[in-house]
Amino acid sequence: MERTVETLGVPMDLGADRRGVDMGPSAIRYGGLNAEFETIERSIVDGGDLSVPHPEEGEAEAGTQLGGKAKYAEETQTVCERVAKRVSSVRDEGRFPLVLGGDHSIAIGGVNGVTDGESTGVIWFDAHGDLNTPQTTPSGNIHGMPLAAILGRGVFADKPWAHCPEVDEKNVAMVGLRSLDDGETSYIRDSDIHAYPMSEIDQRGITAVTEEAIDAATTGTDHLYVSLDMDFLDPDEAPGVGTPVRGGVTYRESHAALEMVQDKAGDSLCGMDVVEVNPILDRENRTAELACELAASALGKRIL
Ligand code: 4U7
Ligand code: MN
Ligand code: MN
Ligand code: MN
Repeated sequence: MERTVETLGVPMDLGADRRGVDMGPSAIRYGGLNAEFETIERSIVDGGDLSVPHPEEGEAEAGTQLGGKAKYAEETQTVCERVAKRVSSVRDEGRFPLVLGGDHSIAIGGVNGVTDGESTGVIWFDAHGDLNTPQTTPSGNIHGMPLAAILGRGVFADKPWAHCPEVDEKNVAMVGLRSLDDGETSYIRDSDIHAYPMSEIDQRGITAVTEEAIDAATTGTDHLYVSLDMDFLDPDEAPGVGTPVRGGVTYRESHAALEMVQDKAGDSLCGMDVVEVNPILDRENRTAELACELAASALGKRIL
């Protein structure tokens, strides 16, 4: 019997420019997460939502921190520390943590929650690089920085809540790229990160690319974490995201990629997040429903 999945909602929007992504966890639950898991006969328990500071209540203030280049840095740290703690205890209790976002800044907490001294591969399905630092960001939004933070870059370099020394660049694979800022492009070029832009998916196909990404993330590592930003998909399929970029993967390609994660690396999968679902921008909750389907595909759903 496979491990029980425990979901953890993180209604976080401070890392993004557009409000509404804080309602992502509710939209995903409403989108039929439990029903998806019934079909794979894998039990799922709802760990509820973590609390997140709300700017309207004066708990958070858009950042003068770090020269205004990383908005809500302190609040992000608070939230990511909570996420990491919960993810870690879900694993201690023998369950599989599935984090529901919320903006992508929370992946800092997700990855920090699973590492615990073990070498960890990361697959980052995303249109964007998420490799900005407070020095290179054009927006100041931390959801554009989480992968850099995990790799210990820039101002986050010496922060244990963000940096995961257990994650080596050569075990990081990014799939679906089609929007990079200048600082991100040069970082990828000078790094050992395995980066797969859409152009390469066009040429080689999603299965070949995803297989190579899984190889890179699992070779020599103890386990694998998967981060799924719903803007990985084309906005025609997933309109309910804050930073849509045309030219993303199709509905079928997204399923093929996440199914391959289970088929090739299911045993080493130690945690996953699904982020950036924004029901205010969505059409008929289709992005949230697709988030449920893709989580189920990654965790074993098959029709035959
Ligand atoms: B997401 C951006 F400038 N790169 O840093 C930035 F284009 O988590 C977008 O991938 C970041 O959705 C997108 O603000 C963050 C921008
Ligand atoms: Mn993105
Ligand atoms: Mn850390
Ligand atoms: Mn992202």
